[in-house]
Amino acid sequence: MTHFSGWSLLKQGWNKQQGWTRQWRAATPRRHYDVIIIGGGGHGLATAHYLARNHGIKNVAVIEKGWIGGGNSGRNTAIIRSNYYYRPSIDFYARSHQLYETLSRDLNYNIMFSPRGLVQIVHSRHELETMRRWVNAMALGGVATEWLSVDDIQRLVPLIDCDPGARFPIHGGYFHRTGGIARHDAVVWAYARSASAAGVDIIENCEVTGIAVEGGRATGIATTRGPISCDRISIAVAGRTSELVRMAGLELPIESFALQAFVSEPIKPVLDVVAVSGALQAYVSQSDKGELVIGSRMDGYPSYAQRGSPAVIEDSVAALLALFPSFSRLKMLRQWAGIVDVTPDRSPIVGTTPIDGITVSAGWGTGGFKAIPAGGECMASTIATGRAHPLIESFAAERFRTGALVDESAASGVAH
Ligand code: FAD
Ligand code: PYC
Repeated sequence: MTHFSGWSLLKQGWNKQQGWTRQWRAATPRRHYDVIIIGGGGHGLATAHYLARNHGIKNVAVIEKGWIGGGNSGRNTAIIRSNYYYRPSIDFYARSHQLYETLSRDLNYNIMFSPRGLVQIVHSRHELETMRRWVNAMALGGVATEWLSVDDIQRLVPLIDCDPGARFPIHGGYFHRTGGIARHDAVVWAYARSASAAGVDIIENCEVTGIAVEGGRATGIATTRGPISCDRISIAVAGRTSELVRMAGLELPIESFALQAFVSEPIKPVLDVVAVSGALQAYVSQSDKGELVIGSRMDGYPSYAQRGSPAVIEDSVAALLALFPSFSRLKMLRQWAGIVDVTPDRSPIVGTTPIDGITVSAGWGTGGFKAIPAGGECMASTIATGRAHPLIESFAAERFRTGALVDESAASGVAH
């Protein structure tokens, strides 16, 4: 694996960029693996990386039906934050946030992590009261946040309309100073490169069509490139979770929805924080290329149609323009959607299943990009030890039977 450094850049520049090697091997499926991970998104690849690095388990394949990062991990708006309400979520997302801080160095790959700060905007006195409880819960969990007056918001986000006569007047908010963004593709590629270098086979263009279970134990998978046997299977397929777990005879309380985002033409720097309005269900940040990256709420009905409904974009644009009237002169460049996997309490389902040897990493819904490092780390530990990692114990599917929900619907960005 090429070590990236100033020196390697200089050397390749001198050699007219002809000496770079492939970032990961194009592997062909073997007949048997110790562990098969279904889904080449951030979660599947991070799991493979930590299996190899932390547990020495390297006879591993990541099976991806398309190209790695072609799912939600390459379609998200890349927000990283740990401003959740309940302690299990705070602890889990804080760990993920911590791993993001050093990920570029750990993986020797620039993921362009930019903790520029996240401004959460509030539009009513009632919302302010709820927000106060949220901020207090975070303070108890050790997540630093600062209250913002309307003047503070105007100072942090100069283009936002803070006029008290605005259609949706701003009442204040809070600042999650360590929140930010990263380059989503780079996160996928960095984990893939590291896992592949450790010996993991990354098999693209290979769809899983069946899961074999014998005597209550996972024994292998059927794929469009033939059957492969294995000792353990980990499923990390986001919006396709219901389909995949059904192949093993399991049911999970997950619904799939389209979630949309869009970007403007690139402009000079105008916004150096992530601005989020939960009430208006819109958020925006500015990418390093200069595009405004704008996101919406989920579509209102479950669907596998990966385009999203125009009504949602219309609402989001209207909300965005109410907040930033000067953006009305911008052209939008492109729009896309991803199919997200949503649980009733908007927290993930991650851990073991009733079938011996099958684990699942799902239900990340609209917020699993920020969870990739800790999700991979905890899932690798769960696969290696056969026991749920302490940070994910509260996220077992069992909670929907016992009633011990972790209801994060109010803290899951704007998207729910
Ligand atoms: P994915 O990246 O979707 O990977 C799953 C993979 O499984 C896919 O590549 C798919 O092709 C593959 N697969 C499916 N079926 C099969 C099969 N049968 N055989 C083989 N492979 C299969 N999260 C945040 O934290 N911050 C955000 O700002 C944010 N914004 C978002 C904006 C949008 C528009 C969307 C759609 C999502 C957003 N998210 C955000 C959510 C985040 O992107 C996801 O939760 C996360 O990427 C899920 O990662 P994953 O690895 O589980 O799934
Ligand atoms: O989880 O922060 C998030 C998020 C914002 C938009 C979509 N997801």
